[in-house]
Amino acid sequence: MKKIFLDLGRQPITNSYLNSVKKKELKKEFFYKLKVSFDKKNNLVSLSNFVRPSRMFNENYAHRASMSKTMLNSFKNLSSNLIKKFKPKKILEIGSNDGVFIRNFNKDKVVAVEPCKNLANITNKMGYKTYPNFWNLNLSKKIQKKFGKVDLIFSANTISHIPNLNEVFKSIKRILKKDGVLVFEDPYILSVIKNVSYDQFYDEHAHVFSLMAVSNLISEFNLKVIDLEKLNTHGGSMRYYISHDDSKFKVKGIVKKYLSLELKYKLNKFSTYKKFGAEVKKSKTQLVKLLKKIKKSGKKIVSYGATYKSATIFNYCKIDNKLIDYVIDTTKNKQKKYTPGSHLKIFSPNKQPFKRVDYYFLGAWNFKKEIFLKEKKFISGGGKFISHVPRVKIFN
Ligand code: JHZ
Repeated sequence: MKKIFLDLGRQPITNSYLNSVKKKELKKEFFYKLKVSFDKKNNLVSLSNFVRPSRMFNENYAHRASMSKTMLNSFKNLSSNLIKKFKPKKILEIGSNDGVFIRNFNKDKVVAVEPCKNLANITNKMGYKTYPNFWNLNLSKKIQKKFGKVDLIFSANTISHIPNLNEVFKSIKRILKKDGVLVFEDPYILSVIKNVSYDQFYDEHAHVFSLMAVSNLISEFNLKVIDLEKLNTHGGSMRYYISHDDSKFKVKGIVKKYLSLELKYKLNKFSTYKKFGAEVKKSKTQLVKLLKKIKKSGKKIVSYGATYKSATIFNYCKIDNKLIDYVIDTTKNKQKKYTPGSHLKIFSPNKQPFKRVDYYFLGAWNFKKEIFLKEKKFISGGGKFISHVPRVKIFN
């Protein structure tokens, strides 16, 4: 049974950047109630109510995974490792975004699935066969008929976005060769808890996984976790390597190690999540207090990165242009628009209204390293950063 441990209030669709803040447009804005729950049956953390996927993943999808050097490098390294390790002849990617992963493979070896048509167009134009559809059993049958079974299935930040996980794993089970491997990565619940990064909960993140939850879900389909990699990307993710129960692969020691760690942190207990819920409330109070204090002294605060994550923060903490002046983002199709719900204007970093900014709020805190390298001049000029992760703090 699902039990709610966190109420993040009324939230907009994170991808719905507004063209204007005219009354007519604001009237059309869609909101839903964001609550997060824990299911004792399989230890899975999910949203209590899922938003209809077509509301979020459509031809207006804004996020481009290639916008960050960190992700470009991460997927480049991963691709060469996967080629060395598994020598895959046929590769399927579920949720290929703008091709940040598949660009590292030969075009004739890859088939991709991407429901956002604007993104599927990009990779189809690059020469990678991309189905502009949601991953489900019917699509997997269609692909299997045309391409046969595959050696490697890859998926980054996508499986956690799909409400019906049984259908996901059932269709993966069918299309994966006997000694094939599914490699997928998504934000890791233990990192979310440790960092109080409650902004990992938003419409698209239908679930945030633990290893326990993944193991429970896949065991129904005679699949097993054979290896893991803990990643720093996206503020703490886990990469799962999964095969058929009867594959040639042995389960690596790290799997047992993480299962014990998760038990140590009591990820199988509702009380753990309830405690986290209380930490989130504290984080909200501290952040609002800090922003108010800084604004009162007449300083300028700009948010760095119009992230989907920051939609949760701004709407939960009721942050508007009285507390944050505007947002900057390098993604062209976010610029000149307004953030969902909070209605902050988004500018290109090179075309900002202010010549001098005092504080950057790290909306893209997960790219802190990359941003700090880029912003050496801002830092040496006395500029400071604010982040709520791992605790509300000013730093440089
Ligand atoms: P970033 C999206 O979430 C949505 P978001 C999705 N649901 C998901 O799971 C994750 O991605 C993976 C900008 N930026 O990646 C680029 C700069 O402006 O944290 C991006 O718009 N300057 C699929 O949106 C944003 O920040 C920079 O120097 O929370 C980062 O968004 C850098 C490094 C980034 O994901």
